[in-house]
Amino acid sequence: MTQFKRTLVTAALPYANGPKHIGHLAGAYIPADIYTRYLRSCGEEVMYVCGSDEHGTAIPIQAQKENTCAKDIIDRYHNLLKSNFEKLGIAFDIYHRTSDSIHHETAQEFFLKLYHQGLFTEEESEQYFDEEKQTFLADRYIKGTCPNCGFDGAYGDQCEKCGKSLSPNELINPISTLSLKTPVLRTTKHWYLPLQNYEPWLKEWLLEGHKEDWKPNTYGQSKSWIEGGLSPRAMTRDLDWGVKVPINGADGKVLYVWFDAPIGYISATKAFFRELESGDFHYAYPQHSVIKSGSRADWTKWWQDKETRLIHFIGKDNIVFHCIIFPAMLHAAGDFVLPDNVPANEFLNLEGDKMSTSRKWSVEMEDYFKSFEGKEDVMRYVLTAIAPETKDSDFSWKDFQTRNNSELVAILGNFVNRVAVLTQKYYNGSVPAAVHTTDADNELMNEVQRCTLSIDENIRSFKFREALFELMNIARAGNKYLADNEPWKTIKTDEERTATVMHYAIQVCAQLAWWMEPFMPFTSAKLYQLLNFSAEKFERTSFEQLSHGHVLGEPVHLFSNIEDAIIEEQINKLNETKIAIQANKVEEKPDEWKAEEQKPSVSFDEFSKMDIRVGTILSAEKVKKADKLLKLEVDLGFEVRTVVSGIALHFKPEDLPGKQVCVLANLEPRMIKGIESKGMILMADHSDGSLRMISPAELTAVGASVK
Ligand code: B3M
Ligand code: ZN
Repeated sequence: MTQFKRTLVTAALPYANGPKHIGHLAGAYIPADIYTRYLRSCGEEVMYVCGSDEHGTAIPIQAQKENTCAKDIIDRYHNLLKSNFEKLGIAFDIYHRTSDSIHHETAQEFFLKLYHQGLFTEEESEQYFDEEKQTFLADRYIKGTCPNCGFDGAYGDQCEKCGKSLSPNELINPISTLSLKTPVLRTTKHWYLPLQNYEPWLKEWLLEGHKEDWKPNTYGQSKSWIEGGLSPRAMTRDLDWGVKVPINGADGKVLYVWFDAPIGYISATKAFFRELESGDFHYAYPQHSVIKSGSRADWTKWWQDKETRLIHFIGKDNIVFHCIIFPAMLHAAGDFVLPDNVPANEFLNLEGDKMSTSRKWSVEMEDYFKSFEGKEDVMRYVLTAIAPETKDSDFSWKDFQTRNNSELVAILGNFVNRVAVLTQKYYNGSVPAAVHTTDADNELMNEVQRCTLSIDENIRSFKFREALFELMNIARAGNKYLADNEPWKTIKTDEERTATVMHYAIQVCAQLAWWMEPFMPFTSAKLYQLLNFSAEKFERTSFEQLSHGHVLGEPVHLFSNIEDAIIEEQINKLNETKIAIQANKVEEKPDEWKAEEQKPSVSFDEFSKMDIRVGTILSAEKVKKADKLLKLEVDLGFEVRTVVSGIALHFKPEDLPGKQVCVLANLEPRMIKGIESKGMILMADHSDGSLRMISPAELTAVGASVK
């Protein structure tokens, strides 16, 4: 085991092509922030770097859509993202951007380093070229008729209508979206990184080396990529937006966005030290950083010294880039540290449906701040409490309200408030002395200690949900302590006992202030103020923080209830979106859609345990008090089955009878809303978030096995 001296934390660089939503926050930015804040509190040497990803076709395409230029798009969204993150208390050491010249230089140098070592292969291929605009066309710039469904607005990489992924030369009657002319095929040359050459190394470093410490989702996905066989990947593109390929004969070519973007982490680190040296802060946040002085050469310590632990926080769709391609690049360049861990999160859904900016099925940061001013910590809390750490999870407004009202207000806020108010009332705000310590007091101290040890351990192993739960357990223990010891009763009979109980209860508040900081920094600051205390004075090894005679500040409420009306407003907004989506009023552009990564292999034996049959739906009805569920009667030939299926938002019951479907027949029966469901209807997740039924292409005998 390497002993690490410092930790470099990164969070995926968001594309500066639009606003970001709570799914992005839950995926990377909040967990990385908790992790970094915690290590900072512990006095460790840590940096949190991030920035806007301003290259790739996503940017010029957004510009085209908004009728403006790429530069305008990145400026607008970079500023928006930066200010959104600030508002939410994401405490980066630096929030950089890949359009900065330091990044262009760094990425070009990196490319040249590999190029001069002969690590790229050059390959020629035919690609569509727009003769009028004199430019090669990225797949997204070509439209034509889908060979699969006949839709005439299919893109060069995908048909939006049927969801099929395409390559541009499959399109019938292709046209360039830039000139609306028919493009011609021309030969072009690109530089490829032969990933297959890195397979033996990846097997050793990743598959052997990180079997135990990486999360199963990250490890499993990487494993299936590697075992599925890697192939050369082009690291250059014909495009006029991006980092220019720095060699002769590469005019009009830029680096592939997934080549340059991760190098952005290195550039951001360089930019941080450049600003620290000059004292001229533009992208860096010296007020967040534990690194108070340094010179521009110091970035090498963070990237080239083996005592640096590099941690990438990302969403699951970025796993291959951070676990395979970027490490292969770093390894090829030599003398760079490799990621020690890549805690990737799964996806966060919204009210049961996949989140999507283009379909407007999301909660954007900006909108949240407008409707919930001063409640930034509530969102941080909820997104951590439901974080999709091991599987996809769901955000719902009702749950958000419940977690605020029944957890933050009723447990945490209520405990602190009772302690503050009673201390004012009985002691004029001055901390009373503990006189006789009883078993009950020791029990409280032990429980708080147990919780704090567990928070430490969980944060360090990237289990933020669990850590947050243990934080709330401190408040729960505090409430129980007050309820058991009833200082409001003993005040009349036993002054010493009352003073002792209040003394310890105040210590619990001080513990809460320190331990909640990584999760809810604004509330922690409020609590410090209420206690007239500060993080600098906190003694990690001691339960006692505020001694007899210390005078507290004014009691304030840490949280407030969220009323039904405000939640209903949000739900109504989403309902309107739903209606618009169904009426197809919202333009569908599954630009962000990517096929899911393959899951790890299964043996044929495992597969053949699944008994999949063709069935015909006989009837369908809504399940009462469950707006997502339909109850179906399905004829499987050998019997008629009741199946409860979560498809009510996608299919009208009256459209279903007579449809043939595939059913997983031997799935264990389950009780759903009081109905026994026997089997599961197979569905495909379409790119726009809707579901497609899997039906045999031709009428098939009911009960036929699907193999
Ligand atoms: N901008 C893609 C994404 O947001 C990309 C991440 C880059 S991390 C180096 O999913
Ligand atoms: Zn199609």
